[in-house]
Amino acid sequence: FKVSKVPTTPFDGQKPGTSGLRKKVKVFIQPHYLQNFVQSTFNALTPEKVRDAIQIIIKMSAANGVRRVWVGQNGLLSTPAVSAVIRERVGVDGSKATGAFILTASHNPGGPHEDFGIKYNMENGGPAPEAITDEMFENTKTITEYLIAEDLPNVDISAIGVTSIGGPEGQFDVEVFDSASDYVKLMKSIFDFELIRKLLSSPKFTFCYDALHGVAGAYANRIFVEELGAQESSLLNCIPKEDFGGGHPDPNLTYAKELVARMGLGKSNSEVDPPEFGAAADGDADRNMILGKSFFVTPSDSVAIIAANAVDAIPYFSSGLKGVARSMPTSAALDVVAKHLNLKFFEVPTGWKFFGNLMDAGLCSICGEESFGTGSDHIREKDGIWAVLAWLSILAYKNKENLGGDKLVTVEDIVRKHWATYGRHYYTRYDYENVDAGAAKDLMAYLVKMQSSLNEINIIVKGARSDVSNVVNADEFEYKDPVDGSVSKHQGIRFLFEDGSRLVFRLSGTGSEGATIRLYIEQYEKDPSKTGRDSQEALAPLVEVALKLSKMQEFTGRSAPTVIT
Ligand code: VG1
Ligand code: CO
Repeated sequence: FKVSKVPTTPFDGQKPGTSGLRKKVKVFIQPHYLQNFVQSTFNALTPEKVRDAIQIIIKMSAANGVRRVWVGQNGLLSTPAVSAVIRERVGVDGSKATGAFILTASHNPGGPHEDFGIKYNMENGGPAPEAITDEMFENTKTITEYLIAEDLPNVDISAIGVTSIGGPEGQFDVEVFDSASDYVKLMKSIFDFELIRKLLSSPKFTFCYDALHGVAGAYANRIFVEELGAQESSLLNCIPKEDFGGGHPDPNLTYAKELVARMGLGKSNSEVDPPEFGAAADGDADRNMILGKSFFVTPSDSVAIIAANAVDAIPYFSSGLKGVARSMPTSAALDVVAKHLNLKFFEVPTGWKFFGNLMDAGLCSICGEESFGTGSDHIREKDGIWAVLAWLSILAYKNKENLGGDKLVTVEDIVRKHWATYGRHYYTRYDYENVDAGAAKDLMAYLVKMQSSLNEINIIVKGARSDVSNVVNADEFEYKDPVDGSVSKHQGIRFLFEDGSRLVFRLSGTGSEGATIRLYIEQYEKDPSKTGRDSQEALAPLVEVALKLSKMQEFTGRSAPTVIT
Protein backbone atom coordinates (compact mmCIF):
# COMPACT_ATOMS: atom_id res chain seq x y z
CA PHE A 1 0.00 0.00 0.00
CA LYS A 2 0.95 3.66 -0.38
CA VAL A 3 0.76 6.36 2.28
CA SER A 4 -1.43 9.37 1.39
CA LYS A 5 -1.10 12.69 3.17
CA VAL A 6 -4.57 14.20 3.34
CA PRO A 7 -4.79 17.94 4.08
CA THR A 8 -7.19 18.82 6.90
CA THR A 9 -8.09 21.61 9.31
CA PRO A 10 -8.79 21.41 13.04
CA PHE A 11 -12.21 20.84 14.62
CA ASP A 12 -13.14 22.60 17.84
CA GLY A 13 -13.69 20.68 21.03
CA GLN A 14 -11.84 17.42 20.42
CA LYS A 15 -10.76 17.28 24.06
CA PRO A 16 -10.87 13.80 25.59
CA GLY A 17 -12.99 13.83 28.76
CA THR A 18 -13.13 11.43 31.72
CA SER A 19 -12.92 8.53 29.29
CA GLY A 20 -12.04 9.56 25.73
CA LEU A 21 -13.84 11.72 23.19
CA ARG A 22 -17.64 11.42 23.09
CA LYS A 23 -19.92 13.20 20.64
CA LYS A 24 -23.12 12.61 18.74
CA VAL A 25 -22.76 10.23 15.78
CA LYS A 26 -23.68 13.11 13.47
CA VAL A 27 -20.61 14.98 14.69
CA PHE A 28 -18.31 11.98 14.20
CA ILE A 29 -19.42 11.33 10.62
CA GLN A 30 -18.31 14.77 9.39
CA PRO A 31 -15.48 14.29 6.87
CA HIS A 32 -12.05 14.08 8.58
CA TYR A 33 -13.48 14.33 12.13
CA LEU A 34 -12.49 10.82 13.24
CA GLN A 35 -9.28 10.92 11.17
CA ASN A 36 -8.14 14.15 12.82
CA PHE A 37 -8.56 12.66 16.28
CA VAL A 38 -6.84 9.40 15.38
CA GLN A 39 -3.94 11.26 13.77
CA SER A 40 -3.67 13.57 16.78
CA THR A 41 -3.43 10.46 18.93
CA PHE A 42 -0.68 8.95 16.78
CA ASN A 43 1.09 12.31 16.88
CA ALA A 44 0.98 12.29 20.68
CA LEU A 45 2.68 8.89 20.89
CA THR A 46 6.43 8.63 20.81
CA PRO A 47 7.75 7.33 17.45
CA GLU A 48 8.66 3.92 18.80
CA LYS A 49 5.02 3.34 19.90
CA VAL A 50 3.63 4.01 17.13
CA ARG A 51 -16.87 -1.43 10.02
CA ASP A 52 -16.09 2.15 8.75
CA ALA A 53 -14.35 3.53 11.76
CA ILE A 54 -12.45 0.26 12.22
CA GLN A 55 -11.32 0.25 8.57
CA ILE A 56 -10.26 3.91 8.78
CA ILE A 57 -8.21 3.20 11.88
CA ILE A 58 -6.63 0.12 10.25
CA LYS A 59 -5.63 2.20 7.20
CA MET A 60 -4.35 5.06 9.32
CA SER A 61 -2.43 2.63 11.53
CA ALA A 62 -0.72 1.17 8.47
CA ALA A 63 0.17 4.66 7.20
CA ASN A 64 1.51 5.71 10.61
CA GLY A 65 3.99 2.84 10.70
CA VAL A 66 2.11 0.38 12.89
CA ARG A 67 3.19 -3.21 12.05
CA ARG A 68 0.28 -5.26 13.32
CA VAL A 69 -3.31 -4.52 14.27
CA TRP A 70 -5.49 -6.93 16.25
CA VAL A 71 -9.25 -6.66 15.80
CA GLY A 72 -11.86 -8.58 17.78
CA GLN A 73 -14.08 -10.68 15.52
CA ASN A 74 -16.94 -8.58 14.11
CA GLY A 75 -15.34 -5.58 15.80
CA LEU A 76 -16.61 -6.69 19.19
CA LEU A 77 -14.44 -6.41 22.28
CA SER A 78 -15.45 -5.16 25.70
CA THR A 79 -13.36 -2.42 27.27
CA PRO A 80 -12.01 -4.82 29.93
CA ALA A 81 -11.28 -7.43 27.24
CA VAL A 82 -9.26 -4.85 25.29
CA SER A 83 -7.27 -4.15 28.42
CA ALA A 84 -6.70 -7.88 28.88
CA VAL A 85 -5.71 -8.33 25.24
CA ILE A 86 -3.14 -5.52 25.37
CA ARG A 87 -1.61 -7.10 28.45
CA GLU A 88 -1.85 -10.78 27.60
CA ARG A 89 -2.09 -11.44 23.89
CA VAL A 90 1.00 -12.48 21.95
CA GLY A 91 0.83 -12.43 18.14
CA VAL A 92 1.86 -15.37 15.99
CA ASP A 93 5.14 -13.50 15.41
CA GLY A 94 5.71 -13.06 19.17
CA SER A 95 4.71 -9.37 19.14
CA LYS A 96 2.60 -7.63 21.77
CA ALA A 97 0.27 -4.63 21.49
CA THR A 98 1.57 -1.22 22.50
CA GLY A 99 -1.86 0.36 22.75
CA ALA A 100 -5.44 0.28 21.50
CA PHE A 101 -8.22 2.40 20.14
CA ILE A 102 -11.57 1.57 21.75
CA LEU A 103 -14.66 2.71 19.90
CA THR A 104 -17.46 3.17 22.40
CA ALA A 105 -19.55 5.80 24.13
CA SER A 106 -19.87 3.32 27.00
CA HIS A 107 -23.22 3.66 28.77
CA ASN A 108 -24.60 6.34 26.44
CA PRO A 109 -27.31 5.38 23.93
CA GLY A 110 -26.06 4.43 20.45
CA GLY A 111 -27.24 4.40 16.85
CA PRO A 112 -27.23 7.05 14.11
CA HIS A 113 -28.86 9.78 16.23
CA GLU A 114 -27.09 9.04 19.46
CA ASP A 115 -23.50 8.87 20.66
CA PHE A 116 -20.16 7.54 19.50
CA GLY A 117 -16.90 7.58 21.39
CA ILE A 118 -13.23 6.85 20.91
CA LYS A 119 -10.50 6.47 23.48
CA TYR A 120 -6.91 5.37 23.46
CA ASN A 121 -5.41 2.92 25.94
CA MET A 122 -1.71 2.52 26.63
CA GLU A 123 0.74 -0.34 26.81
CA ASN A 124 -0.27 -1.21 30.40
CA GLY A 125 -3.85 -1.73 29.20
CA GLY A 126 -5.17 1.43 30.88
CA PRO A 127 -6.62 4.71 29.61
CA ALA A 128 -4.13 7.28 28.35
CA PRO A 129 -3.00 9.50 31.26
CA GLU A 130 -3.66 13.24 31.26
CA ALA A 131 -0.20 14.10 29.93
CA ILE A 132 -1.03 12.17 26.75
CA THR A 133 -4.68 13.28 26.40
CA ASP A 134 -3.58 16.91 26.83
CA GLU A 135 -1.08 16.46 24.03
CA MET A 136 -3.70 14.78 21.83
CA PHE A 137 -5.98 17.77 22.38
CA GLU A 138 -3.19 20.21 21.50
CA ASN A 139 -2.59 18.23 18.31
CA THR A 140 -6.29 18.41 17.35
CA LYS A 141 -6.02 22.20 17.45
CA THR A 142 -3.12 22.48 15.05
CA ILE A 143 -3.57 19.48 12.75
CA THR A 144 -2.94 20.16 9.02
CA GLU A 145 -2.79 16.66 7.52
CA TYR A 146 -3.31 13.02 8.33
CA LEU A 147 -1.74 9.85 6.99
CA ILE A 148 -3.81 7.05 5.53
CA ALA A 149 -3.26 4.00 3.32
CA GLU A 150 -6.24 4.67 1.08
CA ASP A 151 -5.51 1.83 -1.32
CA LEU A 152 -5.45 -0.81 1.43
CA PRO A 153 -8.40 -3.16 0.84
CA ASN A 154 -11.00 -3.39 3.62
CA VAL A 155 -10.25 -6.31 5.92
CA ASP A 156 -12.99 -8.89 6.50
CA ILE A 157 -13.40 -8.58 10.26
CA SER A 158 -15.98 -11.35 10.46
CA ALA A 159 -13.41 -14.06 9.74
CA ILE A 160 -10.70 -15.12 12.16
CA GLY A 161 -7.24 -15.04 10.60
CA VAL A 162 -4.28 -12.90 9.59
CA THR A 163 -4.11 -10.67 6.50
CA SER A 164 -0.62 -9.47 5.47
CA ILE A 165 0.02 -6.59 3.13
CA GLY A 166 3.34 -5.17 1.98
CA GLY A 167 3.92 -1.47 2.68
CA PRO A 168 6.72 1.07 2.25
CA GLU A 169 8.33 0.00 5.54
CA GLY A 170 7.71 -3.73 5.27
CA GLN A 171 4.84 -6.05 6.08
CA PHE A 172 1.64 -4.87 7.75
CA ASP A 173 -0.59 -7.50 9.44
CA VAL A 174 -4.20 -7.39 10.52
CA GLU A 175 -5.18 -10.24 12.82
CA VAL A 176 -8.84 -10.90 13.53
CA PHE A 177 -9.23 -13.03 16.65
CA ASP A 178 -11.94 -14.52 18.85
CA SER A 179 -13.25 -11.75 21.11
CA ALA A 180 -13.76 -13.85 24.21
CA SER A 181 -10.99 -16.41 24.51
CA ASP A 182 -8.23 -14.24 26.08
CA TYR A 183 -10.72 -12.78 28.51
CA VAL A 184 -12.27 -16.11 29.48
CA LYS A 185 -8.83 -17.55 30.08
CA LEU A 186 -7.94 -14.62 32.33
CA MET A 187 -11.16 -14.98 34.36
CA LYS A 188 -10.48 -18.69 34.85
CA SER A 189 -7.06 -17.88 36.24
CA ILE A 190 -8.57 -15.49 38.82
CA PHE A 191 -11.67 -17.26 40.13
CA ASP A 192 -12.54 -20.76 41.28
CA PHE A 193 -14.89 -21.67 38.43
CA GLU A 194 -15.60 -25.10 39.93
CA LEU A 195 -16.95 -23.56 43.12
CA ILE A 196 -19.05 -20.98 41.26
CA ARG A 197 -20.41 -23.76 39.06
CA LYS A 198 -21.58 -25.59 42.20
CA LEU A 199 -23.36 -22.47 43.39
CA LEU A 200 -25.10 -21.98 40.07
CA SER A 201 -26.22 -25.59 39.98
CA SER A 202 -27.66 -25.48 43.49
CA PRO A 203 -31.47 -25.70 43.25
CA LYS A 204 -31.72 -22.94 45.84
CA PHE A 205 -29.78 -20.48 43.73
CA THR A 206 -31.28 -18.52 40.87
CA PHE A 207 -29.41 -16.12 38.63
CA CYS A 208 -30.09 -13.46 36.02
CA TYR A 209 -27.76 -11.33 33.87
CA ASP A 210 -28.76 -8.38 31.69
CA ALA A 211 -26.27 -7.09 29.08
CA LEU A 212 -28.68 -4.34 27.94
CA HIS A 213 -27.76 -5.35 24.37
CA GLY A 214 -24.21 -4.18 24.96
CA VAL A 215 -21.00 -6.05 24.25
CA ALA A 216 -21.17 -8.01 27.54
CA GLY A 217 -23.56 -10.35 25.74
CA ALA A 218 -20.60 -11.64 23.72
CA TYR A 219 -19.03 -12.86 26.97
CA ALA A 220 -22.07 -13.74 29.08
CA ASN A 221 -23.03 -16.82 27.15
CA ARG A 222 -19.47 -18.13 27.08
CA ILE A 223 -18.82 -17.55 30.76
CA PHE A 224 -22.13 -17.95 32.56
CA VAL A 225 -23.74 -20.60 30.38
CA GLU A 226 -20.91 -22.59 28.77
CA GLU A 227 -18.35 -22.41 31.57
CA LEU A 228 -20.50 -22.09 34.66
CA GLY A 229 -23.63 -23.96 33.68
CA ALA A 230 -26.21 -21.20 34.10
CA GLN A 231 -29.47 -21.64 32.20
CA GLU A 232 -29.68 -19.80 28.91
CA SER A 233 -32.97 -18.31 30.10
CA SER A 234 -31.05 -16.47 32.80
CA LEU A 235 -29.51 -14.18 30.17
CA LEU A 236 -31.47 -11.04 29.29
CA ASN A 237 -30.70 -8.80 26.30
CA CYS A 238 -27.46 -10.62 25.62
CA ILE A 239 -27.38 -10.13 21.85
CA PRO A 240 -25.09 -7.15 21.18
CA LYS A 241 -26.78 -4.51 19.02
CA GLU A 242 -25.28 -1.38 17.50
CA ASP A 243 -28.07 0.79 18.88
CA PHE A 244 -28.51 -1.27 22.05
CA GLY A 245 -32.02 -2.12 20.86
CA GLY A 246 -32.96 1.53 21.28
CA GLY A 247 -32.23 1.37 25.01
CA HIS A 248 -29.93 3.28 27.31
CA PRO A 249 -27.20 0.76 28.21
CA ASP A 250 -26.52 2.09 31.69
CA PRO A 251 -26.80 -0.49 34.46
CA ASN A 252 -28.68 1.38 37.15
CA LEU A 253 -32.15 1.24 38.71
CA THR A 254 -33.51 3.73 36.17
CA TYR A 255 -32.29 2.23 32.89
CA ALA A 256 -32.03 -1.52 33.55
CA LYS A 257 -35.82 -1.69 33.79
CA GLU A 258 -36.34 -5.28 32.74
CA LEU A 259 -33.83 -6.66 35.20
CA VAL A 260 -35.06 -4.38 37.96
CA ALA A 261 -38.61 -5.70 37.49
CA ARG A 262 -37.43 -9.29 37.36
CA MET A 263 -35.51 -8.81 40.60
CA GLY A 264 -38.64 -7.62 42.38
CA LEU A 265 -37.49 -4.01 42.59
CA GLY A 266 -39.82 -2.53 39.99
CA LYS A 267 -42.76 -0.29 40.76
CA SER A 268 -45.29 -3.02 40.13
CA ASN A 269 -43.31 -5.79 41.84
CA SER A 270 -44.98 -8.26 39.55
CA GLU A 271 -42.43 -11.04 39.98
CA VAL A 272 -43.64 -13.83 42.20
CA ASP A 273 -40.26 -15.20 43.14
CA PRO A 274 -37.34 -13.09 41.91
CA PRO A 275 -33.91 -14.65 41.39
CA GLU A 276 -31.41 -14.72 44.26
CA PHE A 277 -28.87 -12.78 42.24
CA GLY A 278 -29.07 -10.34 39.34
CA ALA A 279 -26.55 -8.20 37.54
CA ALA A 280 -26.30 -5.87 34.56
CA ALA A 281 -23.57 -4.32 32.44
CA ASP A 282 -23.21 -1.16 30.37
CA GLY A 283 -22.60 -0.89 26.61
CA ASP A 284 -18.86 -1.61 26.77
CA ALA A 285 -19.18 -4.03 29.71
CA ASP A 286 -16.91 -2.20 32.12
CA ARG A 287 -19.74 -1.23 34.50
CA ASN A 288 -21.82 -3.51 36.69
CA MET A 289 -24.90 -3.35 38.85
CA ILE A 290 -25.31 -6.01 41.53
CA LEU A 291 -28.74 -6.93 42.86
CA GLY A 292 -30.05 -9.46 45.33
CA LYS A 293 -33.64 -10.64 45.58
CA SER A 294 -35.55 -7.33 45.86
CA PHE A 295 -32.32 -5.73 47.03
CA PHE A 296 -29.96 -3.15 45.50
CA VAL A 297 -26.25 -3.09 46.35
CA THR A 298 -24.76 0.39 45.97
CA PRO A 299 -21.54 0.35 43.96
CA SER A 300 -19.71 2.00 46.86
CA ASP A 301 -20.79 -0.83 49.18
CA SER A 302 -20.02 -3.40 46.50
CA VAL A 303 -16.32 -2.54 46.22
CA ALA A 304 -16.02 -2.42 50.02
CA ILE A 305 -17.64 -5.84 50.38
CA ILE A 306 -15.51 -7.36 47.63
CA ALA A 307 -12.38 -5.98 49.32
CA ALA A 308 -13.47 -7.31 52.71
CA ASN A 309 -13.99 -10.84 51.35
CA ALA A 310 -11.49 -11.11 48.51
CA VAL A 311 -8.69 -12.92 50.29
CA ASP A 312 -11.00 -15.71 51.45
CA ALA A 313 -13.25 -16.00 48.43
CA ILE A 314 -11.10 -15.27 45.37
CA PRO A 315 -7.99 -17.37 44.65
CA TYR A 316 -6.24 -14.49 42.80
CA PHE A 317 -6.11 -12.53 46.07
CA SER A 318 -5.33 -15.41 48.43
CA SER A 319 -1.90 -14.06 49.33
CA GLY A 320 -3.34 -10.72 50.41
CA LEU A 321 -4.27 -7.31 49.02
CA LYS A 322 -1.59 -4.78 48.09
CA GLY A 323 -3.93 -1.90 48.77
CA VAL A 324 -7.33 -0.52 47.79
CA ALA A 325 -8.50 2.68 46.13
CA ARG A 326 -11.67 4.57 45.28
CA SER A 327 -12.56 7.69 43.36
CA MET A 328 -13.18 10.78 45.45
CA PRO A 329 -16.99 10.91 45.10
CA THR A 330 -17.31 7.20 45.97
CA SER A 331 -18.51 6.64 49.54
CA ALA A 332 -16.06 5.98 52.33
CA ALA A 333 -17.30 2.41 52.88
CA LEU A 334 -14.02 1.19 51.40
CA ASP A 335 -12.00 3.44 53.72
CA VAL A 336 -13.50 1.71 56.75
CA VAL A 337 -12.60 -1.73 55.38
CA ALA A 338 -9.07 -0.56 54.57
CA LYS A 339 -8.62 0.71 58.11
CA HIS A 340 -10.02 -2.47 59.61
CA LEU A 341 -7.78 -4.71 57.51
CA ASN A 342 -4.81 -2.39 57.74
CA LEU A 343 -4.54 -1.92 53.98
CA LYS A 344 -2.94 0.86 51.98
CA PHE A 345 -5.67 3.19 50.82
CA PHE A 346 -5.89 5.82 48.05
CA GLU A 347 -8.50 8.38 47.04
CA VAL A 348 -8.15 9.44 43.39
CA PRO A 349 -10.06 11.71 41.00
CA THR A 350 -13.00 10.36 38.97
CA GLY A 351 -12.06 8.14 36.01
CA TRP A 352 -10.17 4.90 35.78
CA LYS A 353 -6.90 6.35 34.50
CA PHE A 354 -5.78 7.30 38.00
CA PHE A 355 -5.91 3.74 39.35
CA GLY A 356 -3.47 2.42 36.74
CA ASN A 357 -0.36 4.12 38.11
CA LEU A 358 -1.06 2.73 41.59
CA MET A 359 -1.49 -0.75 40.18
CA ASP A 360 1.60 -0.57 37.98
CA ALA A 361 3.54 0.38 41.12
CA GLY A 362 2.11 -2.58 43.07
CA LEU A 363 0.18 -0.38 45.48
CA CYS A 364 -3.39 -1.37 44.73
CA SER A 365 -5.26 -4.64 44.18
CA ILE A 366 -8.95 -3.65 44.23
CA CYS A 367 -10.63 -0.38 43.37
CA GLY A 368 -13.99 1.08 42.49
CA GLU A 369 -16.19 4.04 41.73
CA GLU A 370 -19.70 4.98 42.80
CA SER A 371 -20.66 5.02 39.10
CA PHE A 372 -21.01 1.23 38.91
CA GLY A 373 -17.34 0.61 38.16
CA THR A 374 -15.41 -2.05 40.05
CA GLY A 375 -12.17 -3.79 39.24
CA SER A 376 -8.74 -5.04 40.17
CA ASP A 377 -5.15 -5.12 39.02
CA HIS A 378 -5.81 -8.09 36.72
CA ILE A 379 -6.26 -5.41 34.03
CA ARG A 380 -6.23 -1.59 33.93
CA GLU A 381 -9.93 -0.93 33.31
CA LYS A 382 -13.02 -1.49 35.38
CA ASP A 383 -14.56 -4.82 34.64
CA GLY A 384 -18.27 -5.59 34.69
CA ILE A 385 -18.12 -9.37 34.39
CA TRP A 386 -15.23 -9.59 36.85
CA ALA A 387 -17.43 -7.85 39.44
CA VAL A 388 -20.22 -10.37 38.89
CA LEU A 389 -17.76 -13.26 39.24
CA ALA A 390 -16.39 -11.65 42.41
CA TRP A 391 -19.89 -11.54 43.92
CA LEU A 392 -20.66 -15.09 42.81
CA SER A 393 -17.38 -16.15 44.42
CA ILE A 394 -18.32 -14.50 47.70
CA LEU A 395 -21.75 -16.13 47.63
CA ALA A 396 -20.23 -19.50 46.76
CA TYR A 397 -17.67 -19.17 49.55
CA LYS A 398 -20.24 -18.16 52.19
CA ASN A 399 -22.47 -21.07 51.16
CA LYS A 400 -19.70 -23.60 50.65
CA GLU A 401 -20.84 -26.01 53.36
CA ASN A 402 -24.47 -25.39 52.69
CA LEU A 403 -25.17 -25.60 48.95
CA GLY A 404 -27.59 -28.47 49.40
CA GLY A 405 -29.13 -26.94 52.55
CA ASP A 406 -32.49 -25.27 53.05
CA LYS A 407 -31.56 -21.65 52.92
CA LEU A 408 -28.63 -19.96 51.30
CA VAL A 409 -26.79 -16.92 52.63
CA THR A 410 -28.14 -14.19 50.33
CA VAL A 411 -26.78 -10.99 48.83
CA GLU A 412 -28.89 -9.05 51.29
CA ASP A 413 -27.54 -11.10 54.25
CA ILE A 414 -23.98 -10.33 53.17
CA VAL A 415 -24.63 -6.60 52.83
CA ARG A 416 -26.52 -6.29 56.13
CA LYS A 417 -23.83 -8.18 57.97
CA HIS A 418 -21.24 -5.88 56.40
CA TRP A 419 -23.14 -2.82 57.65
CA ALA A 420 -23.41 -4.32 61.12
CA THR A 421 -19.64 -4.80 61.21
CA TYR A 422 -18.39 -1.65 59.51
CA GLY A 423 -21.32 0.77 59.71
CA ARG A 424 -23.30 1.96 56.73
CA HIS A 425 -22.65 4.78 54.31
CA TYR A 426 -26.01 6.02 53.11
CA TYR A 427 -25.37 7.22 49.61
CA THR A 428 -27.10 8.74 46.63
CA ARG A 429 -26.19 10.63 43.46
CA TYR A 430 -28.35 13.22 41.75
CA ASP A 431 -27.61 13.90 38.07
CA TYR A 432 -28.86 17.01 36.28
CA GLU A 433 -28.29 16.05 32.67
CA ASN A 434 -28.05 18.33 29.68
CA VAL A 435 -28.32 21.61 31.58
CA ASP A 436 -27.12 24.82 30.00
CA ALA A 437 -23.31 24.77 30.03
CA GLY A 438 -23.06 28.39 31.15
CA ALA A 439 -25.49 27.86 34.01
CA ALA A 440 -23.57 24.79 35.18
CA LYS A 441 -20.30 26.74 35.17
CA ASP A 442 -21.91 29.58 37.10
CA LEU A 443 -23.22 27.19 39.75
CA MET A 444 -19.78 25.68 40.21
CA ALA A 445 -18.12 29.10 40.37
CA TYR A 446 -20.69 30.21 42.93
CA LEU A 447 -19.87 27.22 45.14
CA VAL A 448 -16.12 27.75 44.86
CA LYS A 449 -16.50 31.37 45.87
CA MET A 450 -18.69 30.41 48.81
CA GLN A 451 -15.98 28.05 50.06
CA SER A 452 -13.90 30.98 51.28
CA SER A 453 -16.19 31.40 54.29
CA LEU A 454 -17.14 28.40 56.43
CA ASN A 455 -19.14 30.75 58.57
CA GLU A 456 -21.38 31.77 55.71
CA ILE A 457 -21.74 28.15 54.57
CA ASN A 458 -22.90 27.09 58.01
CA ILE A 459 -25.43 29.90 58.21
CA ILE A 460 -27.02 28.56 55.00
CA VAL A 461 -26.77 24.94 56.21
CA LYS A 462 -28.44 25.66 59.53
CA GLY A 463 -31.01 27.84 57.83
CA ALA A 464 -31.97 24.91 55.63
CA ARG A 465 -31.89 22.16 58.27
CA SER A 466 -30.99 22.63 61.90
CA ASP A 467 -30.64 18.83 62.30
CA VAL A 468 -27.63 18.62 59.95
CA SER A 469 -24.16 18.90 61.46
CA ASN A 470 -21.64 21.67 60.70
CA VAL A 471 -19.46 21.89 57.63
CA VAL A 472 -15.90 21.71 58.93
CA ASN A 473 -14.04 21.75 55.64
CA ALA A 474 -14.86 22.98 52.15
CA ASP A 475 -12.46 22.68 49.24
CA GLU A 476 -11.85 21.60 45.67
CA PHE A 477 -10.34 18.14 45.47
CA GLU A 478 -6.80 18.07 44.18
CA TYR A 479 -4.77 14.91 43.62
CA LYS A 480 -1.07 14.40 43.61
CA ASP A 481 -0.23 11.07 42.05
CA PRO A 482 2.02 9.29 44.59
CA VAL A 483 3.84 7.47 41.79
CA ASP A 484 4.70 10.12 39.22
CA GLY A 485 4.00 13.26 41.27
CA SER A 486 1.63 14.72 38.66
CA VAL A 487 -1.06 17.00 40.05
CA SER A 488 -4.71 17.11 38.95
CA LYS A 489 -6.65 20.15 40.13
CA HIS A 490 -10.36 21.08 40.27
CA GLN A 491 -11.52 17.49 40.62
CA GLY A 492 -14.76 18.27 42.43
CA ILE A 493 -16.13 20.65 45.05
CA ARG A 494 -16.40 19.10 48.50
CA PHE A 495 -18.25 20.02 51.65
CA LEU A 496 -17.20 17.86 54.60
CA PHE A 497 -19.40 17.76 57.69
CA GLU A 498 -18.46 17.24 61.31
CA ASP A 499 -20.29 13.88 61.51
CA GLY A 500 -18.46 12.51 58.45
CA SER A 501 -21.22 13.36 55.97
CA ARG A 502 -20.18 14.73 52.59
CA LEU A 503 -21.56 16.69 49.69
CA VAL A 504 -19.66 16.70 46.40
CA PHE A 505 -20.42 18.65 43.23
CA ARG A 506 -18.78 17.84 39.87
CA LEU A 507 -19.32 18.47 36.22
CA SER A 508 -19.41 15.31 34.12
CA GLY A 509 -16.59 14.72 31.66
CA THR A 510 -18.37 12.11 29.54
CA GLY A 511 -21.43 13.91 28.17
CA SER A 512 -21.79 14.62 24.47
CA GLU A 513 -24.05 17.67 24.69
CA GLY A 514 -24.64 20.48 27.23
CA ALA A 515 -23.41 19.92 30.77
CA THR A 516 -24.27 17.40 33.43
CA ILE A 517 -24.02 18.38 37.09
CA ARG A 518 -23.46 15.51 39.47
CA LEU A 519 -24.29 15.90 43.14
CA TYR A 520 -23.04 13.16 45.46
CA ILE A 521 -24.54 12.84 48.94
CA GLU A 522 -23.23 10.64 51.70
CA GLN A 523 -23.84 10.05 55.40
CA TYR A 524 -22.15 7.58 57.73
CA GLU A 525 -24.12 5.64 60.33
CA LYS A 526 -22.17 3.56 62.80
CA ASP A 527 -24.97 2.54 65.12
CA PRO A 528 -26.02 -1.00 64.00
CA SER A 529 -29.60 -0.33 65.10
CA LYS A 530 -29.84 2.49 62.54
CA THR A 531 -28.29 0.95 59.45
CA GLY A 532 -31.51 -0.48 58.03
CA ARG A 533 -33.28 2.72 56.95
CA ASP A 534 -34.45 3.65 53.46
CA SER A 535 -31.57 5.60 51.97
CA GLN A 536 -33.55 8.42 50.29
CA GLU A 537 -35.33 8.98 53.59
CA ALA A 538 -32.13 8.92 55.61
CA LEU A 539 -30.48 11.39 53.24
CA ALA A 540 -33.40 13.79 52.84
CA PRO A 541 -32.00 16.45 55.22
CA LEU A 542 -28.62 16.50 53.44
CA VAL A 543 -30.30 16.66 50.04
CA GLU A 544 -32.26 19.69 51.18
CA VAL A 545 -29.07 21.36 52.35
CA ALA A 546 -27.27 20.58 49.09
CA LEU A 547 -30.01 22.05 46.93
CA LYS A 548 -30.22 25.25 49.02
CA LEU A 549 -26.46 25.63 49.25
CA SER A 550 -25.99 25.36 45.49
CA LYS A 551 -29.14 27.26 44.50
CA MET A 552 -29.66 24.35 42.14
CA GLN A 553 -33.08 25.39 40.93
CA GLU A 554 -32.13 29.04 40.56
CA PHE A 555 -29.10 28.27 38.41
CA THR A 556 -30.43 25.38 36.33
CA GLY A 557 -34.18 25.90 36.29
CA ARG A 558 -34.55 22.27 37.34
CA SER A 559 -36.75 21.33 40.25
CA ALA A 560 -35.66 17.67 40.11
CA PRO A 561 -32.68 15.65 38.87
CA THR A 562 -32.86 13.66 35.63
CA VAL A 563 -31.52 10.49 37.24
CA ILE A 564 -31.05 9.41 40.84
CA THR A 565 -28.70 6.51 41.56
C1 VG1 B 1 -18.48 8.98 34.49
C2 VG1 B 1 -18.38 8.44 35.89
C3 VG1 B 1 -16.95 8.00 36.18
C4 VG1 B 1 -16.53 6.95 35.13
C5 VG1 B 1 -16.72 7.54 33.75
C6 VG1 B 1 -16.41 6.54 32.65
O1 VG1 B 1 -17.64 10.11 34.34
O2 VG1 B 1 -18.78 9.42 36.83
O3 VG1 B 1 -16.89 7.48 37.48
O4 VG1 B 1 -15.21 6.59 35.32
O5 VG1 B 1 -18.06 7.97 33.58
O6 VG1 B 1 -17.22 5.41 32.73
P1 VG1 B 1 -18.19 11.62 34.43
O7 VG1 B 1 -17.00 12.49 34.16
O8 VG1 B 1 -19.28 11.73 33.44
O9 VG1 B 1 -18.71 11.80 35.82
V1 VG1 B 1 -17.62 4.59 31.33
O10 VG1 B 1 -18.38 3.13 31.71
O11 VG1 B 1 -18.52 5.77 30.57
O12 VG1 B 1 -16.20 4.32 30.57
CO1 CO C 1 -18.52 1.83 30.19
